[in-house]
Amino acid sequence: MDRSVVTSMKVIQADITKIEVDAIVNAANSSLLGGGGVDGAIHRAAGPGLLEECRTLGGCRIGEAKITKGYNLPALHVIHTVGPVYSGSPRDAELLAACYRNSLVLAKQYSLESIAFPAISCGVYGYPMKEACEIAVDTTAAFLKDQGQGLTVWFVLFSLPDLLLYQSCLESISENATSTKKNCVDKLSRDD
Ligand code: AR6
Repeated sequence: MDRSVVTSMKVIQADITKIEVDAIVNAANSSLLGGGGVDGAIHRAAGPGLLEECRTLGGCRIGEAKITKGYNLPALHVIHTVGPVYSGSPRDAELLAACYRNSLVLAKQYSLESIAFPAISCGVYGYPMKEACEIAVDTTAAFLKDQGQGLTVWFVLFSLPDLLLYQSCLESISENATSTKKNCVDKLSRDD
């Protein structure tokens, strides 16, 4: 793995609504009209302007992403994406990867230099954190390798165990990342 890809991915334990980046990603639902979890926190912190702009977007399909301004947030933009409700089917992984990829594509389209992701689908939508972490890191690394020049990606985790899981995955990439996926899976299995 290219060293610059590794150094462009960072992990932090924090409330995503407090992060100063060009865009934070919202784990939204298809209506884009707000909800609980990180979605609720983002709408509360951004203020009513965010909901007003979201009303004009016509919703969002699972795996897709849409961008708005950040209003009262320290972040300049919010990228709204809709993760899959975990069902155990292989389609879940495809859709979750699409959330990360499409959010990153939007960030590049808008010439953003920093983007922060929460653990999409890992709350109410029930995605197992370990599997989701591997998909998030893998998909992001592949994107950064091909077209991520100048973009820094933050993974923002709420809890310490989640932070440690992501750190372990990122460390295994940086140790020897000839095969990102294999390294993540091996490392995470060893830690069971
Ligand atoms: N900062 C960072 N991470 C957070 C924050 C925060 N402020 N708040 C929660 N998390 P969830 P989902 C973590 O349920 O599973 C909403 O109602 C949380 O610990 O917010 O994609 C939407 O409207 C978890 O690890 O999103 C949808 O209906 C992760 O963010 C539905 O929930 C995602 O948890 C989406 O469910």
